[in-house]
Amino acid sequence: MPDLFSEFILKDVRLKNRIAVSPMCQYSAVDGLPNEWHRVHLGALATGGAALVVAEATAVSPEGRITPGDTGLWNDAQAEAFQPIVRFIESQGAVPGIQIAHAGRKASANKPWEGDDHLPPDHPAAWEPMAPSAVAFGANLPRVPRAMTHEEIAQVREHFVSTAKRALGAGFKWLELHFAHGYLGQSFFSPLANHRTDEYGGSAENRGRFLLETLAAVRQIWPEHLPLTARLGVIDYVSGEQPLEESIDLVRRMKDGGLDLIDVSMGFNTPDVSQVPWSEHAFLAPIAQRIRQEVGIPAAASWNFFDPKKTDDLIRSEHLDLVFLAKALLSDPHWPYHAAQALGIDRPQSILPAQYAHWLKR
Ligand code: XEN
Repeated sequence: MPDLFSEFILKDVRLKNRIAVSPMCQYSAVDGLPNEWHRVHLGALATGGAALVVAEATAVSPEGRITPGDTGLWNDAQAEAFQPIVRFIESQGAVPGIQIAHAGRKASANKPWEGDDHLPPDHPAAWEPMAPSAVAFGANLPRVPRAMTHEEIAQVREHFVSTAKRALGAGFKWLELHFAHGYLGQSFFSPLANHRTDEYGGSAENRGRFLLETLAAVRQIWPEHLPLTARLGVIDYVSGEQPLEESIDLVRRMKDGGLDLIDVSMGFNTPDVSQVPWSEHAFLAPIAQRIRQEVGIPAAASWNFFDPKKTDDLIRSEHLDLVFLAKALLSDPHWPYHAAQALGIDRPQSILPAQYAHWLKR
């Protein structure tokens, strides 16, 4: 029976335990270049003992950034700047992963600590967001995006491909397509955001087309021996969203298209999050388990994993293959060490690098 500290093998990649660092935007890049902040942030999380460290939503083009501070991988200088980060993560026995993204109608925004709203359209750093339909997200993100032409859809798909190539060149071993949180991929799938009447809108098959085409194009160049994964927002907890069965069926089609693992998350296609069960521990785990069983694909989930025992139970009961932690790791980068202590693992200090372990050996 697996537990939180069992290894996990996917394709040719071996994770030393079941704890993954969720991609977490830092909004601290200039011109898309990762810098010392990203090196220390991701490095500390690797040192903390997580098996998989996934770098933040990294834009496939300048227009695909959420804010001007997002990292990007649309040029070689950015790929080069990621290399020392990748090397350090690997030096800690962790696997370097990256999430690649296009922000869609949520693009051209201020950093969360500078307003978290759309930049005014006449701001010198602003650009015009694009999306499946000319429908605004609303609330803090009121800009009406441009509805994408077929040519733009094909262009963005190719941007995902060129970004995946650069990620590979930079040394990343695990790729996650960002199809969640109301960004571009997700908004194609959601009837809340996609009102198109062509082959990219309407039926579930049509709404899934952009995601499946992007996956297929990336699979062509991302090596078969390395995991290609996606974070999909499977539920929004609002009326008017797609039925969960449609999300599950999309995962089935993604598996057929070469997806190796599904990272289950939320849609965030509407500002109304009042029905999200925020207070429940790991509230997406039952949905992830259902997808894992019905589709027969390795599954992970994120959101509200704090408690080591409950998290370990979810791996033991095979609800999940992996857990993606975000806030728990930001508030305690040594969460894996503390979880090992709480679970009574022999020599929990073995989770830590030698430089720290010898201090804590008794
Ligand atoms: C839509 C909000 C969900 C949480 N966030 C996710 C982000 C960045 C902002 C916060 C992401 O997926 N890049």
